[in-house]
Amino acid sequence: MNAIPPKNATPPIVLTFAGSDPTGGAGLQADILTLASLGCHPLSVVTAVTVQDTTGVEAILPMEADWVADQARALLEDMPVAAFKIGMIGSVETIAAIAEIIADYPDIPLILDPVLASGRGDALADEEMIEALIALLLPQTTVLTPNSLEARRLVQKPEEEHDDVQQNPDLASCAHQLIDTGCEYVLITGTHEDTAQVVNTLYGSHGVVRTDRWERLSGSYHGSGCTLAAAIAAHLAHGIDLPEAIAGAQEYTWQTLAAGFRPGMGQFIPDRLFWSRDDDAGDNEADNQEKTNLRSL
Ligand code: PXL
Repeated sequence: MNAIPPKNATPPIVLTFAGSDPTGGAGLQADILTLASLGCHPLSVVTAVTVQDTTGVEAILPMEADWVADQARALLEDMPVAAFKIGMIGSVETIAAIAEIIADYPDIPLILDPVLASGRGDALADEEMIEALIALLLPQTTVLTPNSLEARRLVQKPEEEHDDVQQNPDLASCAHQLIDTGCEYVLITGTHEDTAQVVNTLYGSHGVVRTDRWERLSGSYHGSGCTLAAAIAAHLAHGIDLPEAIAGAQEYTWQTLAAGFRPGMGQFIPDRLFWSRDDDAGDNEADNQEKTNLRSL
């Protein structure tokens, strides 16, 4: 007679909606690596397929909205989810489909990374998608994680782009406008700002909740925003309180960047499994020099 195997404790489950990035740097693959590295079980709903390498995105094929909805519904009917994370979505129809699903789970925290462009400037969302994101998903979001460029873009109408007053709205005012759309917290990251350190600020309905400063690393990284948002989802899924989850996720992300590697001819990729590497194994002189350069800034 075959014995039934014991049912081991299930790690916290996080469902991510994201586009596939076959380089393993950003997107769904970044989320899966991050969530697994932080002790969660990732459920991965594909919203789009991309053709890209570490130098840029060549093509995007959005999934049909029904296919995205069907993937998510099947998972949600089978397994208990502790947090949602949303990255690149791919179409207005899919934004609407995801919004409808998420609305059925109001108690599950939602981390929304508003993926508008890749770090290398490839457009990953258009104006209609931004409007749909603001109308349908921001009101259901627990933590929105724009970088400073995305924060400004989200609050700025295209016709205001040439208006001097609106050109460079300060980040606190962007955060307040985003909170007014209905999201609970906004974490604006400062990698693109002209500051010696990278300053990340978490805003809530009463203003600044916490500010964290990080040594600026010199590399250009592919997938740092996805890593941060997935790490926040993982920390919340483990039951960690929100301000501490934000701190822990930033610490983890900084470590992945500091250990980042450059597998091709383009950007560096964060090492989501940095903690598993044997420092002495496989390192060569060039790798060591590259890492020293990154940390020395
Ligand atoms: O880094 C943002 C991002 C998210 N998702 C996918 C991407 C990118 C950037 O290129 O390709 C699929």
